Amino acid sequence: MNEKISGVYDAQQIQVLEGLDAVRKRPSMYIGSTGSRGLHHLVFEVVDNSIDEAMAGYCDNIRVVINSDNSITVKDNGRGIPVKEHPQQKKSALEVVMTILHAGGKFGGAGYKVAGGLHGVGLSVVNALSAWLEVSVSREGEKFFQRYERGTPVTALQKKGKSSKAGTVITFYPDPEIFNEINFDFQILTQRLRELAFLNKGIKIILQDRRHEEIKEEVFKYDGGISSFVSFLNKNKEVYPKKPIYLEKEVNNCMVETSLQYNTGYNETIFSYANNIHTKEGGTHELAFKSALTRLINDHARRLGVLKENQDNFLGEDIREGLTGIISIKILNPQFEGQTKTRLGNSEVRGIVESILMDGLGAYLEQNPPVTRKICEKALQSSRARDAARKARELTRRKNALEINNLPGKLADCATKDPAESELFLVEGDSAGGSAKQGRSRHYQAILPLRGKILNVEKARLDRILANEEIRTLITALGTGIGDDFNIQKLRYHKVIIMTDADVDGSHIRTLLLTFFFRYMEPLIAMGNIYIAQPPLFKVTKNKKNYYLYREEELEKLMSEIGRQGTSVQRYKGLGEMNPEQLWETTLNPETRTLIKVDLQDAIKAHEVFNLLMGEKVEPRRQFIEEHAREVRNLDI
Ligand code: 0RA
Repeated sequence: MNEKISGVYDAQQIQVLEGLDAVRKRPSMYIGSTGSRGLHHLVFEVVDNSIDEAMAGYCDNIRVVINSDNSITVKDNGRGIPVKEHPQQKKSALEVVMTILHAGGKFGGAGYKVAGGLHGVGLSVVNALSAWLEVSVSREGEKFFQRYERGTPVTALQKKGKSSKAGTVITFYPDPEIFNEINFDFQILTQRLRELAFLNKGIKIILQDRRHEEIKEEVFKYDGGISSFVSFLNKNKEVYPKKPIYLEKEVNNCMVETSLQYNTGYNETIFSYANNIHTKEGGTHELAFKSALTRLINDHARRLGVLKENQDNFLGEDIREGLTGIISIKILNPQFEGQTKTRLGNSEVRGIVESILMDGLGAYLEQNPPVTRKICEKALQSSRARDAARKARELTRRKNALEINNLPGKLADCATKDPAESELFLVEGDSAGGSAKQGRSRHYQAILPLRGKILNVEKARLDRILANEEIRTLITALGTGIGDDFNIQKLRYHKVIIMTDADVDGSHIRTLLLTFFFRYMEPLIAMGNIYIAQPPLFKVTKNKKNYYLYREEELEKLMSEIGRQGTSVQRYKGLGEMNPEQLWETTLNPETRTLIKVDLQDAIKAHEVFNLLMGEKVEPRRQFIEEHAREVRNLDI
């Protein structure tokens, strides 16, 4: 009998071990990747627990520190992780939280967490993937401490004296056996922590970087919550109403918060969240937001006579031109669906959100007639432009049909018809275009020279964009169509490579192209089809040997290696200065070139950068460019 019991106990122990072993064996199943994304995910996992404590109403201060040894500390002033013995597991609740993989884990992302319910989910994953982790809990007047290595406790739970406060401090060092590189990015942490501070109003989140002599610190605390978020997204824009509209209401355990404001631009920016998770694929809450807005504005447009009896209702997209909106809900059992598990599926949410908006936004619109009229008139303009764009598109479509197989004359196409091996180079200027045409590998490399500046799509509606020659050529060459017609399956080149000079003009053209892709062909960026070529900055010649250098710093280094005697240095001012062979060797040849893949790290960041770079206001743009001019290599947007 005794034996049997101990047998059962052993089996349980083994299972526990297997639990964390599974995480170490297949880390990507739990955190997505073992690259930069996964690494940062560890931090967010820990922070999420503090945020849960904050949402439960027990915590209003969270501090995240990148320590000088690259470990991370997350400290909160919540109740502290419980330390009492867990009746079944025969160990402290803290150790259970740290060492037992919770049912189901969190496969494929933030999935199954329940706000206020499953406290501590994910901490065991962080623990399993950390070379070491130390946790310190202050609770009930005492302070406790425990250390783990690769998921296993290496000390008992120790008492460390008295404490008058409550809270949890977790410090961990990601395991170099698991992660390719342990290098935290202040920007990536900033983005998410700021977003969390917007989504949880009043909570103070501090981010500190102690890796350098000069300590960097950011404090995020927004008493306006998501209305501060809207103002942030609309920064530097002309807006109406002056203060974002803001609603907040709880119905049937569903907390709904929404805020919106228009700007005079043409983009629609809606971010939706469920339990602080960005629902990129939308879902019932976002649908409800959109349909309530569409109904309300159409009703008002009729009443105000902006829409005449013989006119059709506005489409949702007309009403959302220039709109910046956030819808954030918090519910007990969120169902995440879709390819990336970022679409909210809960059907009950739709009615709740829709009725809160119909009431709240309805009242606002009634009480603010000038704003309502302005929104209706903007929708009218947008619907007219949409008609014009449709006609323009039909025209391009018909033209394409006539010119079947007749690609733009400027395009030097490749021989292969297999998109998977095809590359399209978008080259600044005719002269570089000419060299590229001669230097390329004709079989799989196509060249499209771009003359001068392309249109700034941030300042124009689709009808004008489609009237632009350079852009039409680009669309035809890519083969995908645009807007409603966009179809990534028709992409004719799986690598689309932007190749511009390493000067101010070049960087402007590159930004214009990226803006166009981001606003009108976002899947190309999301799927990793867009690249940036890296032409060399210098050619150094010594004893008939050529060295191509891509970064300023490399020059000094090389000079000290090969000596200055009899060495000639050529600084390339533009692609046009290279002959076809040189261009092939340095920038086109897959064996020797460097390409930077453009990555959509964060839609909010991208939105912010493009607003800044392409928007109306000049001064913030100048500032941004000055601040970032020296870090051109990091082109994540
Ligand atoms: C389980 C239960 C309780 C709090 C927590 C976990 C908790 C976990 C973390 C992780 C980081 N900070 C945290 N703060 C709290 C509630 C305990 C109670 O009822 O007092």
